[in-house]
Amino acid sequence: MKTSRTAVLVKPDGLQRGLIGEIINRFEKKGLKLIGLKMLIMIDEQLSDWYVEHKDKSFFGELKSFMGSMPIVAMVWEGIDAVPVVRKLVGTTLGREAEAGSIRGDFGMSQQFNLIHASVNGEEAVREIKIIFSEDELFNYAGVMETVIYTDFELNSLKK
Ligand code: 3AN
Repeated sequence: MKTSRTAVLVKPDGLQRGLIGEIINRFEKKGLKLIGLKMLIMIDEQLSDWYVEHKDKSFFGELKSFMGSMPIVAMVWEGIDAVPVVRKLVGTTLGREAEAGSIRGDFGMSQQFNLIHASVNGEEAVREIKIIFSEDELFNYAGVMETVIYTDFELNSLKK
């Protein structure tokens, strides 16, 4: 068991669809801890870094201009296995095929307009968080509900 941090973006379509509250609500109810939150318009340099794995894809330019076209909401969530937990809550990339019950499965129909981004693995999360947040914009606080969300054993593993 390992605690991890993961980066989430509510993308322009998620903002326009009025899903920011719904998305935050789902992560909060799951038991994840919000440790960073910011509304911003990502600049080209940030987007090129963020989507570096897609730089040779045909949709790279379109993806960047869409993502930079209006504000997004960036968040950092923390918890045991936060990266895979959040990916599961988000659902697979294509909204039409995403599992019912997931965010994309419940609210999306598209591949590009898939509402939300979530880090794929721990290394990506560290890299992505640094693109948007400085360390002093991330908060380390005691979650009073943690003792009912996790057992003592699990909480002790969080401290390691
Ligand atoms: P995920 O967001 O599930 O990790 P990726 O990493 O394959 O999916 O894609 C990153 C983003 O690129 C997606 N969220 C989507 O907005 C966009 N994208 C992926 N595939 C396509 C495509 N074929 N055409 C346009 N945009 C795409």
